[in-house]
Amino acid sequence: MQKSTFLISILLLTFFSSCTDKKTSKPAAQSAPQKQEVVVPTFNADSAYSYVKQQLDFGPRVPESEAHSQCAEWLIDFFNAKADTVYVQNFRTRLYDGRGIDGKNIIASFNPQAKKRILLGAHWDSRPFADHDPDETKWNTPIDGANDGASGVGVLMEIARVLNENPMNTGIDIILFDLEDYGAPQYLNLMTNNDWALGSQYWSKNPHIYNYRAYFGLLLDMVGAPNPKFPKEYYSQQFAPSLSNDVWRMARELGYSDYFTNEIGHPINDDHIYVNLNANIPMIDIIHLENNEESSFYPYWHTIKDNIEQIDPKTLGMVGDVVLNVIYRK
Ligand code: AHN
Ligand code: ZN
Repeated sequence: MQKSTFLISILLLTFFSSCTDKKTSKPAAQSAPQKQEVVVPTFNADSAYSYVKQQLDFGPRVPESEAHSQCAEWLIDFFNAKADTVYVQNFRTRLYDGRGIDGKNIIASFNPQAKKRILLGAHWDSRPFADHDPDETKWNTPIDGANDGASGVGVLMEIARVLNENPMNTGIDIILFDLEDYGAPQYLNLMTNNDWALGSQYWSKNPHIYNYRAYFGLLLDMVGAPNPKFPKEYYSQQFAPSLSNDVWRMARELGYSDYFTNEIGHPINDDHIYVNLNANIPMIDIIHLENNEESSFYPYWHTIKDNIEQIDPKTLGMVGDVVLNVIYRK
């Protein structure tokens, strides 16, 4: 750059900055971050509750069952009506016992052309075994999975309804993972680890779009029980500490500090692990975790009592509110 050009640039810069200085009487207000001005739409907890209920009405959504395929159809129709594009990812994988099985991940995209994207996930399958039920005769009975599965999906369906009515610039991808909950039943005493989150294992290695990227991800699991406890899940804190801290800070600002506590919760091998490891997307798990020795999961986890009685719209509402605030303000 020539000396004279440089000088002109300086003069112009001074001119423009003095202009803006004159225009505004409150320079402090001018420098306030724009993000604070965003109006975050309202999450309807009763609507989310009805989406949970409607999933349960199909019966347990055990992969390869009739209820599973009917629920898939209903979910795909729903997201087709709310989102811009719906991808259905059919895949075949292997269970803990080596048996082959078909699965279906469902991805609903809003603003598919936007570069900045946020990934929101939950699992839509329900567990074929109530292997943690106190009644041993129930150990091979499929569960409703009201909290374990349907609650997260219900919240994301309501988010989709809200996004449809309140379009935003950020791209949002809602992913419903299949085959999260078909891990080996406890009574077999198999020391296995990678037999959970099969849909996420598949998607993270074969994303619906080649080279798919997202700025960050939020996974919802067991987000519907009354009086929930959401400590910061251990692996989430390891993989994405700043995201985890930001989300919890926002929850606290919204008045949910009694539930979104600052403790570190147990490490959970959930869908977010593979999204972090294989897809390289920082994703955290918002998951109800208790802090006792026998089980870190919510009281009716993998029992036949994980039914609609355990769902409190208030919990769905606070989680939905947190998610909406994160995606509209971050
Ligand atoms: C393990 O128990 C190793 N993972 C369970 C993750 C899970 C099951 N989330 C919901 N159901
Ligand atoms: Zn489960």
